Amino acid sequence: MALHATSFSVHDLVNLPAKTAAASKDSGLFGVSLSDHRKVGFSSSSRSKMEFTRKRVFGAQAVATTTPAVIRATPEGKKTLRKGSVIITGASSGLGLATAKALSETGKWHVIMACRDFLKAERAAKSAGMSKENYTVMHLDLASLDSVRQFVRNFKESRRPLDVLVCNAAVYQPTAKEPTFTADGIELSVGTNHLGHFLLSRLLLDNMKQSDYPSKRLIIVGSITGNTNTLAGNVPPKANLGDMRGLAGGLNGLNSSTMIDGGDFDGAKAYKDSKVCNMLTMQEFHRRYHEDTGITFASLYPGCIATTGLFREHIPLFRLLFPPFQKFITKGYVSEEESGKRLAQVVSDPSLTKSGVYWSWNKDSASFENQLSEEASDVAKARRVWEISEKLVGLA
Ligand code: NDP
Ligand code: PMR
Repeated sequence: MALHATSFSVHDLVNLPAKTAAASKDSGLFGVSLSDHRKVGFSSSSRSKMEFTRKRVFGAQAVATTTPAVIRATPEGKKTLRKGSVIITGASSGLGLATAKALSETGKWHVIMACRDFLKAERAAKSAGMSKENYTVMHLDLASLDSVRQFVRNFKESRRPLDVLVCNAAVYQPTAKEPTFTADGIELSVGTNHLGHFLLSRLLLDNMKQSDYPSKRLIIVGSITGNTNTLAGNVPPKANLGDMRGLAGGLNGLNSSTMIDGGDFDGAKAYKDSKVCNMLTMQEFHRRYHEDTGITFASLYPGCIATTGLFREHIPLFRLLFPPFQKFITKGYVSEEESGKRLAQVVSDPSLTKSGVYWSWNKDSASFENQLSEEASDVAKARRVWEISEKLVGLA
């Protein structure tokens, strides 16, 4: 059963007018307000109306937004760099939203907020004070491979350049007794956090290759809790991919385990395993593509952002005590704002262009190249995760 499997039609149709609104403010065609979205019905007749609108919208947009050259001349003849174009998954809250805000405030980036809940994302952008011309919300449900493919099609049709892709979205189910599944019948945490992003990154790689931006980057958010070379990574249950028999079996709970290592379902471990996959995937991308494409592949641990929605499924007592525990005991706490600045640095700081790096920050908030655990830097495991994942998402 799909937990977050939304039908493409509802979300995608809702997405269309505003997806283009920020892109083409001046056209007058796309200035659809939130209240207008709510009024849209989804009967078959309104659906076909919307589909008609969609064709017109894309047609107009294609004319308006052909890929611009990276350097533009102002009317006074001064040369400026065009705005960077960055996709951030899960930008409707927490780290993703804080990063979107930080980047949009520079005026140098257009942020594509790739989110499963369109209205939540729009509201979040508004309440963060992001100005319309600096962002576009597009629908993406990483718990559905069809939705990932549809997102990629929509993005390609928009003809925007892609300079940076940030794989940030995640789910964490520490209290789940039973597994839940993506639309494709894959255990939800690994399906969303790793496989959805794996397919997305693979399908968008060509767009990044084509970018003329000075620094192209693919960033996959990792975590300390997937690294068993740290105290935090040794809090049970520990991440461990084992021989990956469960992953190879498709994590479907029918003829295979729902856990990568083939063990019994454990939501907290599934999340940590998914983060190991994220960090391994970043390095495998680096080995396969960095030299030929010049794309920077990076991962990071942004600090413990103890107040985000990631812990929404945890017990209330945990949610109450976790922030002070991290603030005063481990001292690993960072605010959402600070974490957003850190990830924004990995997106755009000219000094963070080294590829294959797992970034962390010290007590003075200075970035440094961190060491991954033995498992999270295992070359053979990275290759195997890549090869199995390719099969599971239909690329091999
Ligand atoms: P949040 O829950 O605030 O953000 C997660 C985002 O992912 C939300 O926007 C959520 O959407 C989105 N999301 C979840 N499922 C899907 C899906 N199926 N399709 C599309 N989007 C989805 O948590 P954080 O900001 O804390 O987490 C962001 C990243 O930071 C994660 O990768 C996490 O692993 C990492 N991280 C977090 C740490 C922390 O201490 N919080 C520490 C280390 C790493 P919606 O708003 O609709 O729920
Ligand atoms: Mg941790 C320096 C010590 C440190 C740090 C930086 C973290 C970060 N944690 C640390 C220590 C401890 N934690 C210790 C000693 C304990 C036992 C009391 C502890 C417990 C704990 C729990 C139960 N910690 C947790 C949980 C969670 O449910 C969180 C989790 O694992 O989410 C996957 C979590 C976290 N601790 C962190 C960070 C960053 C998290 C959550 C975020 C993540 O990895 O995405």
